Amino acid sequence: MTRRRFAGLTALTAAAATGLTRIGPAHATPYTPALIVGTGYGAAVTALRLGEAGIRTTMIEMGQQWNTPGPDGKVFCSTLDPDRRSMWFHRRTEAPLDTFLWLDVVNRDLGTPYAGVLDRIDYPNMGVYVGRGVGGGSLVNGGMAPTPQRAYFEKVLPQVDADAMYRRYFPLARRMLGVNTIDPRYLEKTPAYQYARVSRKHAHQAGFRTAVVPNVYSFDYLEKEERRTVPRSALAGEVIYGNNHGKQSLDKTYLADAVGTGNVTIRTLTRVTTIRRQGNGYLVGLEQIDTAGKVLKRSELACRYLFLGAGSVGTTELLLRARETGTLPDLPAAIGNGWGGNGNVMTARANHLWDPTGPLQSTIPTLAIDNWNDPVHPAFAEIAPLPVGLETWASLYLAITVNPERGHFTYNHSTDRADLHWSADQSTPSVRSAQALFDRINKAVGTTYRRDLFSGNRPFAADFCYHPLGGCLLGKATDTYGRVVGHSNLYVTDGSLIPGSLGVNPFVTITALAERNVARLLATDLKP
Ligand code: FAE
Repeated sequence: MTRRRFAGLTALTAAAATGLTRIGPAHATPYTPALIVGTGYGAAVTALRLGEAGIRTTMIEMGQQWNTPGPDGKVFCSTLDPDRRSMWFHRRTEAPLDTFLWLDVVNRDLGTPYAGVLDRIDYPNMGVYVGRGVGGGSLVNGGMAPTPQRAYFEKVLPQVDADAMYRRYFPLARRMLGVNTIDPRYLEKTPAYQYARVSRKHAHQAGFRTAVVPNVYSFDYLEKEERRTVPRSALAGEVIYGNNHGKQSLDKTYLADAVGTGNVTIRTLTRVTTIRRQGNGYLVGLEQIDTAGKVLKRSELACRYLFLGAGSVGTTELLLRARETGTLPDLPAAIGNGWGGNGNVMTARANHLWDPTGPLQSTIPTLAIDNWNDPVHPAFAEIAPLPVGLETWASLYLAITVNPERGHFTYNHSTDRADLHWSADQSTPSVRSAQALFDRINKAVGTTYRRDLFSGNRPFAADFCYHPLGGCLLGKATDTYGRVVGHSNLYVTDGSLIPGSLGVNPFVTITALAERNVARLLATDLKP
């Protein structure tokens, strides 16, 4: 561990222990040279590189810093026993599965709403899952860290020099994020991945290829969990409401390094509400809340450089609000366009009695069915766990498909929010691709779909996504490096730059793209 990362981790731990909502150096003036909205992937990369360049930077995060244990001694709750820490101001958990054996046993009432770690933003026909807290989506995601196929990346982002990405920025992102791969011997023998091996066998029986998917969860740690020499996390049903151990989330990597530069301050439980021009910089409206959601303080912070890293929905909403309420009326018309959920579809198959998937299932997926080169129905289907602690005979999948449909956001004056326009029909291409794949497996193996998991007996759920992308597209709402068109010193640095589809899980790409963009901006635009 570098001295800088150690200093950053110490500052993050100390802030949480004393209940502070400010991590890093405090500044007396209501001015910061650089302000970054959010602490997810794009934001974290930007903060580190600005901090290293000696630019004083303030990050504003609406969620909490997650490293103070609750009454049970744990920071996060598990998927099997969720409590108020699970969801961001929801009265009930909203896990992707609605029921199990048609029983209402998956979700749970939470009582008083609380600033929990996972949010689901519900629009008509589409629920968007996002992480809330220091580290954004890295706190709640499955850690899967694949790099997209180069040909597809070039198709999706033709303005980006793929050579530079594949030679320099993807390797840099993987190294910084702590990406590792499961030991093949462990994969073959552990009961925790029996579910993955069963799904792999069935995929091969149907003539499909499978791939091992790298992850930011430490597989060394996982092996120790199995031997019970360390506390269990992936083997204790922890993932979408946070992992207490094992995962290299951003607060342990980029953000620790960023704070360790001594130039980066993170303010938590603070939401950016408005953006307006001031001189050659921006004035940003802030709302500080407590964990019950009560507004404690409203204030403004001026900056010279403003980076938006609030995620596909968050960044798009901030810019749409600024344009439609007239604080930045000349923002480009393209803002709000080009949204997609990376073709996400969830489905499950019912296995034969002689094909059990095992009661102990690692929450960290490590295999995928790779049918991406199918000319008609491309799909990359991660083999997902169903970690309920007992035998289910179910194989669960989150498929990433090609879906040419795009949604768009508009600003709603009465709610002050962005509305996503996505019709149920727009999910049909995703379902078709997933169905083509799993029909073939079911036919080869003699199995059927599970219909007990999603409401209405549906075998496929394409009405929610884990991978929101787009809304402020690179090369349309911004130039090819994330500079917002017509607005000097205003930048976008997150998943909203990517037009709706990537073909694989997105955070490695979001990270690598942010590295590429900030390297250019530091060379051309930014001064300490
Ligand atoms: P993101 O990480 O969403 O961070 C945005 C941050 O901004 C959040 O912390 C927000 O709280 C904060 N924010 C938003 N609005 C405001 C505001 N107005 N003021 C202050 N703060 C604000 O952005 N991806 C993979 O590659 N592999 C996986 O295995 C994977 N699994 C997933 C599982 C789940 C359950 C979920 C929800 C997502 C998963 N993802 C996965 C997606 C991945 O986490 C997501 O693409 C990235 O987190 C997006 O990164 P951004 O930098 O765009």
